[in-house]
Amino acid sequence: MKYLITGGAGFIGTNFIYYMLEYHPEHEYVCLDKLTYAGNLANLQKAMEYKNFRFVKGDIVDRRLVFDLFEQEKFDIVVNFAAESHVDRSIENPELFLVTNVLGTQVLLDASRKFGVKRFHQISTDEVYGDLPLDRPELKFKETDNLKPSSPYSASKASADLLVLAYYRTYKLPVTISRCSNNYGPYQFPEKLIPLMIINALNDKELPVYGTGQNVRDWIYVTDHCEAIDIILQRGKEGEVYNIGGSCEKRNIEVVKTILKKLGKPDSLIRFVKDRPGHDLRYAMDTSKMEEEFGWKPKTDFEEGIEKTIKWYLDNEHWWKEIVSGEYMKYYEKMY
Ligand code: NAD
Ligand code: TDX
Repeated sequence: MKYLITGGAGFIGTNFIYYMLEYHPEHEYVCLDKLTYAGNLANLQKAMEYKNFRFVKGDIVDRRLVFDLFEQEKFDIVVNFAAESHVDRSIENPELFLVTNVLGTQVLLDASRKFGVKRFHQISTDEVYGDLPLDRPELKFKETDNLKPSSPYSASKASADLLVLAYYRTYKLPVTISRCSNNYGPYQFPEKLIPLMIINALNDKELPVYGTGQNVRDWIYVTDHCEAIDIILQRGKEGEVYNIGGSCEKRNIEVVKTILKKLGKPDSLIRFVKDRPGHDLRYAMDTSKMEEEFGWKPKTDFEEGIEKTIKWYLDNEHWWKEIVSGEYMKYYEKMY
């Protein structure tokens, strides 16, 4: 089988490529990535040593390039990770999010339809459901809930999900969608909460916590997400949506304090800053469909996952130092 993995030079895509090369060496993999600020070819250096892996630089919005690639490669499976993924950037500049996340998905759907792929899998997010109140811990998002996105990012992801489902209903394109909670682990770009806090703490810089730090996220170690996607690709039913989550709800302040403690740094580095506009209060996934249909559950608890993640950032200083010293610094200085 030949896989197209879009956005594979980013955080989750990179982890997914290494997961598949390890557990499914019998398949062929092509990664298509535009290499935006979030895409890093260095992530895939080891993957390039595999004969069954190839990298193509390109934009999923570029219809000609995408159609030529599909014609040439005859993909069986498409897994679409490519997206603008950062909520704060979507608040600053929504347009790029609509172009990549919505129109880019449409181009991939059209190509998948024309060239008859066996499965189109869309990587989506818990954020499409909106948020939950902080004082109703019994509430969780279900696959059947209405979509009620809050930010331009989540609105663009929700739009893409609706398009994917429309292509299933109208054209019988064999699609699946997975909606996952907050990932953490190796290769995550330092604009996101966990790597940002690790790196700032290592540099004895202030840790900017939005609002009061009471917002709740449901954290999943990235490899557990990759495993769930693999299961859906093998056993998921066409036209279905699957929630994936870590069953690991934590307030942001708790996450930040855990990181400080593990690094032996003082809580006095925490600085409460202006809240994110429209900041979602709480995400929590009901993952009973994945558990009941496939017996899937996340394997990594937060303690283990955060230790592995911190270790990765300690061992890979060159990786993040290059990012932190470049173009990203201008964004950081504007934001904080
Ligand atoms: P990321 O920002 O680290 O990586 C995105 C990748 O997509 C980058 O390599 C980038 O170069 C590439 N890309 C962007 N625009 C492109 C375009 N027009 N054409 C081709 N490639 C393009 O993001 P991530 O955190 O790895 O997220 C991957 C996917 O998972 C996204 O679809 C995101 O919405 C979804 N998701 C992320 C999380 C999370 O916690 N990070 C949770 C749930 C779902
Ligand atoms: O500096 C910060 N301070 C802070 O308090 C940053 C960057 C974040 N936060 C808060 C905002 C959120 O409540 O931490 C929480 C996590 O923030 P992000 O890492 O930006 O993630 P989030 O907005 O929850 O979205 C993530 O999960 C769902 C991913 O970025 C999305 O791509 C995914 O769909």
